[in-house]
Amino acid sequence: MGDQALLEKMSQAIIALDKDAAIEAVEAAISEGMSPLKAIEEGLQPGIKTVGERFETFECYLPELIGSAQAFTAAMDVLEPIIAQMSDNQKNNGTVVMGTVKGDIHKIGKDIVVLLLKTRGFNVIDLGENIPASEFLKAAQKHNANIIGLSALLNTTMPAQQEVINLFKEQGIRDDYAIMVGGAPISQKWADQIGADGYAKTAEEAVKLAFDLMNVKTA
Ligand code: B12
Repeated sequence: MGDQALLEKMSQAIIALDKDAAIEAVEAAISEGMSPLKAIEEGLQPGIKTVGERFETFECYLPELIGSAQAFTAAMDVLEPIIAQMSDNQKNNGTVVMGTVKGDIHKIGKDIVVLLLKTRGFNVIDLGENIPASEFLKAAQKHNANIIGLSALLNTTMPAQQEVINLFKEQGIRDDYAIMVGGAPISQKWADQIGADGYAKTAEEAVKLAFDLMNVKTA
């Protein structure tokens, strides 16, 4: 089966909320030599995006959102160990504290960013989801972080990114860390508005950004 057909199968499996089909499709893609990143970005992500759009237009409801997330996660469970094997464990390119901000439990995108950062030699402290500003601060200090990564998927939780930045400012430690923001509703404009150091649209761009931020820091 060609790449295009396999990618389509992945996407359809996520839309059909079919875990087994999602696993089968990524396993087939890997055995045919497809890169796991391509499978995520061009197969799984378009599927979950479609489900999100259908949810927005009331063509489907919360159970479908949950089902598609479960199928996505099942496929990621197959891909994760393969990506981990590609890891650059020899280097320590910097320490990143990552989490999804308070009030927000979306984790899939944040987890992909964490995974890719790890494979590219970053030490990542993943705080998880629904993380208050104070926890980001505590972790940044405890782990002597270089970069703080804030994920937000809801319009209503975007301001929580700002809260983190404000807290760091209040404590007089804002300039000790580079703060990057991301998530579907986030834009460069928003990042500029809240005074973040960077924004990235995809996980791969997030890794590039992390390298850029480290260069700035070490310059
Ligand atoms: C799956 C999903 C869920 C799942 C989440 C499961 C989980 N454990 O993660 C569940 C069912 C729990 C859920 C719940 C809700 N959801 Co929801 N969900 C989605 C959906 C369909 C996909 C999100 C996703 O995983 N995308 C795939 C990943 C790979 O993409 P990503 O998250 O954008 O991440 C990429 C980039 O953004 C970037 N990135 C991400 N984080 C970071 C961080 C940094 C630092 C950087 C640099 C980059 C970066 O890299 C990632 C990889 O490329 C989206 C639709 C969409 N288009 O986003 C809706 C969506 C986000 N959800 C939405 C809503 C409304 C909700 C609920 C309020 C629904 C409800 N009525 O209860 C609740 C909120 C719960 C809460 N308090 O958080 C809306 C939000 C609208 C808005 N803009 O405010 C969306 C957009 C759907 C829609 N079109 O209406 N959801």
